[in-house]
Amino acid sequence: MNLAKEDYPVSVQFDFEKGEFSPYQKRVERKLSDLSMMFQAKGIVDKMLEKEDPVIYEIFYYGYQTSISDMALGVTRIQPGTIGDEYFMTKGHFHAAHDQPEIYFCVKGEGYLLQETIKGEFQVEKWTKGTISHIPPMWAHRVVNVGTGALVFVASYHLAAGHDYKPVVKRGFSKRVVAENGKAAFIMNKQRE
Ligand code: PAN
Ligand code: ZN
Repeated sequence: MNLAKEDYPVSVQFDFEKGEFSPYQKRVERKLSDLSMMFQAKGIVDKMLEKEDPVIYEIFYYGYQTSISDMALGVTRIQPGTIGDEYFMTKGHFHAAHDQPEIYFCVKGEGYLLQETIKGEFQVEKWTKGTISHIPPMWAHRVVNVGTGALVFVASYHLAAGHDYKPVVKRGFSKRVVAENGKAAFIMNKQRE
């Protein structure tokens, strides 16, 4: 087989201090207005949005599409903070293709990886710098930053996986992660009552 331009090896350089790599193909910002429906305290979200629309997290992205394969590298950097008492988090999603897993590697900060099946089986992984998690197919996944600094993780998955946000927008995850006396606590998500 003759090699096409996209069939050649590519490397990028990760900066552990900043929590980003370069060069990247795309940087996506998720602001509070993009996530307003995910937090419990809708009133607080609306009040904040009258004044400002902060970036909650960013995704640095590189898609490796060759003649015969597809692989994506994504680095997500979640800022520290809360909306009311609920910690900043990713939107969360299922993969649109039901046979597609993913690897997440926490390289900075501390938090939790929430995973849940469509039937409501729920699992939490405690994350510190260095935790690597395998997300099996069929599990929705969300990352919550409970630390005082940024939480950064590296993701590797197939472009073919796709993203399905609809079930998570509709019903969230079965538990929410909130600050209670300065510590992370899990509470039931009222959307599920
Ligand atoms: C990740 C996520 C990324 C942002 O690359 O897409 O962390 O989270 P949301 O997509 O939920 O906003 C991934 O899981 N890709 O499949
Ligand atoms: Zn994913």
